Amino acid sequence: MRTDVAIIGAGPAGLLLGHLLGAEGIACVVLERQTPDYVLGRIRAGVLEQVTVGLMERLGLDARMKAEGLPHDAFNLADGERYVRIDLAGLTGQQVMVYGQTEITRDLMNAAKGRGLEVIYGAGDVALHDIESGAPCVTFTRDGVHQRIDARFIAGCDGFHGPSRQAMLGQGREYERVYPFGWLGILADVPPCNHELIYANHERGFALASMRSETRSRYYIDVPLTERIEDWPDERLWDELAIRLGPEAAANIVSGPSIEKSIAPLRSYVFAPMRHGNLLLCGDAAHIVPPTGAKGLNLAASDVHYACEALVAFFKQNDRDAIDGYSDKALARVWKSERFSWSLTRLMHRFPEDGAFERAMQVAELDYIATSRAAQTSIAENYVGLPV
Ligand code: FAS
Ligand code: PHB
Repeated sequence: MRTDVAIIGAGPAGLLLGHLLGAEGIACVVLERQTPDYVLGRIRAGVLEQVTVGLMERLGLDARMKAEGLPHDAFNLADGERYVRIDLAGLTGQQVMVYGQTEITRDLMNAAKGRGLEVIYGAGDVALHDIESGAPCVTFTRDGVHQRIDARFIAGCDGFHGPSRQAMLGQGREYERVYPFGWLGILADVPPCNHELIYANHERGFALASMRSETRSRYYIDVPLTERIEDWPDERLWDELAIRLGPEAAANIVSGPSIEKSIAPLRSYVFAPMRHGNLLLCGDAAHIVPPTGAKGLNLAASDVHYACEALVAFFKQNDRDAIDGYSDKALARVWKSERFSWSLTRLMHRFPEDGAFERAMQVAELDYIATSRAAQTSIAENYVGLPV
C-alpha cells in the first residue's frame, strides 16, 4: 500500500488525526493492534477542553456529544470540610464538556467508514522503517500476512507503550516523574453524588467524584502502588469514597455494583523532540500526565491540531518549515499542561515522603486559592485549556 501519512494507533489521537487529514484530502491509513471493542473497553478520560470539542465540531462529529455530553461551569477542590469552587465560566467565560473518552472514540470510529478513513484493526508486529528518509514505511502482519505501507510521513499515535517513540529514542531526551501511588477507578450505573466534579485531599488520601452521565458515575481514590484490584471489593471502595469526599458529598453517594474497576499508575513524562525525520509523535506516544488535571486526552487533541496544520502546509504549500516547527509548537502547550497536572497532583495528594511542612504548604495554598480570584483564575484557565 502507498499513502501520504501512515498513522499508528486508533485511539483518540490516531482517529482524530485521520479524520482531520482526510477532511483536507490528505490520504492516510490507520493501523491498530487491537479490536474496536478492546479500544472502546478501555475506560479513561472524562473531561474535554474546548480545544477537543472544537475539533469534533470542525469534523461535524459533535452531534452526540452535544446531545449526551454534560457542559460543566465549575469544579470543586475539597479540603476536609471545606469546598473551594472554581467557577470556570465566571472566571474564563469557558466551560468543559463531560463526555467519556470511550464515547468520543466511538463517534470517531463510527464515522470512519462513511468518510473513507481506512482503519486496519488487528495489525500485529507494527514496525517503522527509514524514518529519516523521505520515503519511510511501516510493516505489519494481519491474518498471518506480512504487509507494508509506503508513506511520506508516519504519525506515531500509539500511546505510551507503542513502537513509535522507540523508533526515535536515541534522537531525543526523556523527562519523567513517577508518582508513589496509582488511581483506583470505579465506573457504576448510579447517579453522581454531585452535579460538579469534586477533587478531595483528605488525610486518608485523594478522591475524585466524576461522572459520565446523569445515571453513570466515575470515582477515583489514590492507592499505594502495592495495592491490587482484589484488595478493593466494591463495598470497601464505596466506604472509602464516602470518608474521603467528606460528609456533604457522602450523604448523596449512591453506591452500586462496579461495571469497571482498574488501577492506573501515575507519571509525568515528556519525550522531546516530538518529531524526528518524517516521524511525528502525537498524544501519549510523546507524553503522559497524571490524570488530576484532566489533560491527557486533551493534549492528544492539541498535538493532532498542530500535526494536521503542519502536514496540510507541507502537502498543499510544500512548506517543510511547518513540519520542522511541529515539535516546538506542540511542546510549548505540552509543558504548560505538564506543569498544571503536576502542580494539582502535588496540591491534592498526600505523598508518603511528605512531613508536617509539606502538609502546611498544601493547607496554605488551598487557603490562598479559596480567598484569591487571581489564584482561582489561574487554575480555571489551565483547567478549561490554554489556547492553541
Ligand atoms: P491511546 O493509548 O489512547 O491510544 C493508542 C492506541 O495505539 C491504542 O489503541 C493502542 O492499542 C494502539 N497501539 C499501541 N501499540 C500499538 C502497536 N504496536 N501497533 C498498533 N497499534 C498500537 N486522561 C484523562 O484526561 N483523564 C483520565 O482520567 C485518564 N485516565 C487514564 C487511565 C489509564 C489507565 C490510561 C493508560 C490513561 C488515562 N488517561 C486519562 C490518559 C488517556 O486518556 C490518554 O491521554 C489518551 O488515551 C491519549 O490518547 P492516545 O494518544 O490516542 O493514546
Ligand atoms: C474522569 O471522569 O474520568 C476524570 C475526570 C477528571 C479528571 C480525571 C478523570 O481529572
